[in-house]
Amino acid sequence: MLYFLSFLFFFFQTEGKISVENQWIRNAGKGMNTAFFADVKNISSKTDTLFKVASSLAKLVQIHETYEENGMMGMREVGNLEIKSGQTLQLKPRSYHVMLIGLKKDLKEDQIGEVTLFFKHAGAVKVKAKVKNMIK
Ligand SMILES: [Cu+2]
Repeated sequence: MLYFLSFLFFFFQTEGKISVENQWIRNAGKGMNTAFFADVKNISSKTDTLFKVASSLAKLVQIHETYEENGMMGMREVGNLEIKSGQTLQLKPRSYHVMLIGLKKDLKEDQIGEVTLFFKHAGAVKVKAKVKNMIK
């Protein structure tokens, strides 16, 4: 019985959990666009879906992907991003990212900005990220 209970506890503990690491926001000035990057790992036992993003830093916040078409690079909004159990979604330059459109104020190096990621199972995950200069 005790074994069963501890198993249940473990199960609920790990249910719908997301771990976010290496998060950062590219520095940019007021009115400009920039992006939030991170390694988003699904540490739960089932597939989860990132379906919405929010932040008070910008007028509009969207989940974006970068694509190439006829040698031209572009970005577009994507709806849902599935992350399977144990897998990591990499939000990184020239790939998936959280687009911050129309910054409400300057984001300078070493400032901290907050972005909220919404998952179907894990719910709202608030992430504090340091502002960095994009070197490469
Ligand atoms: Cu974008």
